[in-house]
Amino acid sequence: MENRLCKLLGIEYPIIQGGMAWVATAELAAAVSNGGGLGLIAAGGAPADVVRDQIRKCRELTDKPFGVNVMLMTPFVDDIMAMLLEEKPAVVATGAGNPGKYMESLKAAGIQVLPVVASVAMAKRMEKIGADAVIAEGTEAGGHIGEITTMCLTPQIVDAVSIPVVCAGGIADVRGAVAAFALGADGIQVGTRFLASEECIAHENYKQAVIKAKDRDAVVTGRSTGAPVRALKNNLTKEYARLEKENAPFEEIEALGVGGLRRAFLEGDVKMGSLMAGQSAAMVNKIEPCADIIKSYFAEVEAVLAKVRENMLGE
Ligand code: TUI
Repeated sequence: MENRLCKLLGIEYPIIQGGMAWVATAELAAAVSNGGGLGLIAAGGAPADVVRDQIRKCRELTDKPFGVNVMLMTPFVDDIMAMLLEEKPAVVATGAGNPGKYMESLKAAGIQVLPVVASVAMAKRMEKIGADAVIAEGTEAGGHIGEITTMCLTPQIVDAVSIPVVCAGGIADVRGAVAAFALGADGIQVGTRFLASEECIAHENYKQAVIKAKDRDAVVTGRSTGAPVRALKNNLTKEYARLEKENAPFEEIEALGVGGLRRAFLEGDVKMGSLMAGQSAAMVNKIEPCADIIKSYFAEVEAVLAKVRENMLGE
């Protein structure tokens, strides 16, 4: 397999692991890169020196390219970007904002920049300022999300830019992958299914919550505060929804979420932890090695295409 995204990133399969705060550690990123995809370490809300240690650890675990996902709303963003210019990972992906002011220095350091975008305007802006590819993330995704569905966002961004487009949000198996490529994408980004991998070091309770999730369990809170987040329904999301409905003060709502990911990832608190996950959680039914997950997205493409021909054309 050698499409233009694989060539750009030096990977075997056109699949990127999503940058999940806490969840996307050096262990997970290295496992994905060793399996032929592009692994990402999530900087999340961690300080720069912690992220630097993760990069160094990942280098010990793989000799394949990997990247770092920078959540732009973190207070450590400037420190993290300065550290990345020294460490020079192959790729920097960004989320939850506009990476414009860091673009020139990242490019000058020879780093590929892949911003996550949730709108056509943002995708165009990123192409204009020199992004190497964009990750078009639909509202089916987990964590902080935009409003447009993967199905509607991907073809519009594909039509609007000439750089490679990576499709993200709701891609749980080879059928979703084929759909993404049918919409014109050059690659896929997968988060939730890698959370349920053997190499992911999230608490077992968090992983089992993903395995058990059903179609309507990945709910959105935080629309009223302007930072919508998708996570598995539990006491935390219910309490959050109640405060939002009552128009509780912003600070009170925000305070509820503080430490939520830590409680989910480290403590396995499935009641009051923030179990961020995408809608695809309902389709994730077992814990597998990352290499097997990657292969499964590309293994039965011919069978899916034969089904497409049968269903669409009656052939
Ligand atoms: O960033 C993500 N997913 C995340 S970030 C995160 S940490 C967090 N926790 C609570 C509240 C907020 C953040 C957990 N999950 N995905 C990528 C993504 N980026 N989704 C949406 C966007 C996005 C949104 C607006 C990208 C650009 C953008 O531009 C706004 C602008 O500046 O015009």
